[in-house]
Amino acid sequence: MGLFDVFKKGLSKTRGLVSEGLTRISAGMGRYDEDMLEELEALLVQADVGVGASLHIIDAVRKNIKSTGDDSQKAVMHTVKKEIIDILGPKQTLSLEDNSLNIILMVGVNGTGKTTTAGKLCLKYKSLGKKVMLAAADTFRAAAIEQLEEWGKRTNTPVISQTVGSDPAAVCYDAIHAAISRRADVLIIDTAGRLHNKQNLMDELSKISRVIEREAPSACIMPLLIIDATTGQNAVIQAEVFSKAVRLNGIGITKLDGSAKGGVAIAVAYTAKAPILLAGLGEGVEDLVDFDSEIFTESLIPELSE
Ligand SMILES: Nc1nc2c(ncn2[C@@H]2O[C@H](COP(=O)(O)OP(=O)(O)OP(=O)(O)O)[C@@H](O)[C@H]2O)c(=O)[nH]1
Ligand SMILES: [Mg+2]
Repeated sequence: MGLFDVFKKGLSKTRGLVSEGLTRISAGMGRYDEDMLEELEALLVQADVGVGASLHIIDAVRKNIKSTGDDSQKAVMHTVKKEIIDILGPKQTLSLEDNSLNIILMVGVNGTGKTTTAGKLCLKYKSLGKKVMLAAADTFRAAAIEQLEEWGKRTNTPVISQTVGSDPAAVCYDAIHAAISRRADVLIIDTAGRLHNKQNLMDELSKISRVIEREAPSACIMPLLIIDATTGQNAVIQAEVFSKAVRLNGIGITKLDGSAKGGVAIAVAYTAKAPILLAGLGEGVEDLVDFDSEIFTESLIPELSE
């Protein structure tokens, strides 16, 4: 399956919502007046694009109609797509540095898909011939360590872990030194899910991050925030708070397939300083892909005849 098909299939719920809405709004008229623009704005908000980004997009549409006089559905959609692509920014990927240890630190609130994404990335880098190691720095639950060890077995990757309840920063310390001495290319560190409004948990994350920077000063350190698209606008707040605790390299949005809230990627991109690097469009290993602004947008906004 090509990348466009992966996005299109994964975003089918949001696409369905948008498609239905557009049909309802235009209802055969094909020309946009002010009432229809307001309905279009409401539709974007409903698809979880967020109020700020939706206003920004509709303002651009309004300006375009004023300057060109073209109020056709085609012209309106063209501007909507262009603005969304602009907000999402140019394609950026989670890229590894050659001849260096690359440390990917998975962070995020509970259940967003950190461990699964760690496993999928591990599989991807292994298949590219990289020497990968995993670190189980989610020491809160035995099941979390087991879940990562399962990925280790599945991908034939060493997993550095300690007992439940041990200091996650100590696991990172061990893992970094093991990765350095074994000359690993990639170390993927899984951390526990933490609520962004629990200050002690966010402080713990800052500590983990400091230990990594201290112990691996020459490594390429990439903290990756994993957010769950089904949480809607809360993801925007998560991105803001986590970026204060760690210097985020990028964001991965998972479960874009799970609801009609796929537009949240736009809301996050509109406010977050870190770029969206990964998209989780399903539970399968092949459903984790590099985020692509243009393909995302084309998959979200159906063609007029659909
Ligand atoms: N539909 C769908 N499910 C996903 C996706 N990514 C992850 N999941 C599922 O989300 C669930 C939670 O994933 P985990 O990887 O355990 O999440 P986590 O962030 O490690 O959770 P905690 O460690 O408890 O904070 C699992 O059932 C995954 O299969 C995705 O892109 N789409
Ligand atoms: Mg986990």
